[in-house]
Amino acid sequence: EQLKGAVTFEHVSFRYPGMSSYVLKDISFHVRPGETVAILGSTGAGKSSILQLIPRLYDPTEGAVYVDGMNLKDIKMDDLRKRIGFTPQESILFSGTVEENLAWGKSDASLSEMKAAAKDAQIHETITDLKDGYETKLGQKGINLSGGQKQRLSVARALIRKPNILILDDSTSALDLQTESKVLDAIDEYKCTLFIVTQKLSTAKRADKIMLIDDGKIIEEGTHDQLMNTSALYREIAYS
Ligand code: TTP
Repeated sequence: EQLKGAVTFEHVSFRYPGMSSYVLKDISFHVRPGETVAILGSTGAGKSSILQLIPRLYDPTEGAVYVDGMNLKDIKMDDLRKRIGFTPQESILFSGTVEENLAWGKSDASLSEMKAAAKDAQIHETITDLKDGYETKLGQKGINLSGGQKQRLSVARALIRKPNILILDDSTSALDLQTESKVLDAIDEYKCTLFIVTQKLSTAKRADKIMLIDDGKIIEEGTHDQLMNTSALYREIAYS
């Protein structure tokens, strides 16, 4: 499947159900299989809203979204879940064991698959240091883990599925530069399309495409080098 990993937005406008104002306004873009897209923009700009439309947490109010070359509406939800790994801004962990948390949504995952994903997400050693390793019970919402540990666990959970498309909505914000870079190096090996919301210049630099979002619109699009040349706004972000 040649378009495996492709994502297209076609004139997408969106307002949350019951709300009168649009949070996304005529968004169009095309991402090729395997590309890394960094999404930047100030708080409330619409970054999460864009990303939530890809796993179909919401449907666009107008326009259409295509994944792997197909209109989302023509993909069965079960099938879509297999194609997309999504880690929301707030990690969703529950009070089961580490293993149960990792396998959530993919109950047939083997321990070795979990370990491989945990290593890639740079969380394996933290897990083996816990009292009962992978069988350690996490407190409610993973209360006994730090923010960055929760994020890495969520990334590991998404990687277990070996998704065509991986969406990290601010899911590496609590990681230091070096750890984040290791995680991203490992993700490169999955050859998946990656959407990553970030504030880190080092992450934006490695992207094939940077999208600068403001007030529900893509206001700039390009590589780091391109935007450094053409966008005063991007330079402002880069130098801040
Ligand atoms: P977001 O899409 O959450 O904007 P963002 O992801 O760029 O912001 P942040 O960096 O802070 O995460 O919000 C865009 C607008 O949509 C904002 O006005 C809030 C609104 N919104 C809702 O009404 N309901 C929702 O569930 C979300 C996520 C956003």
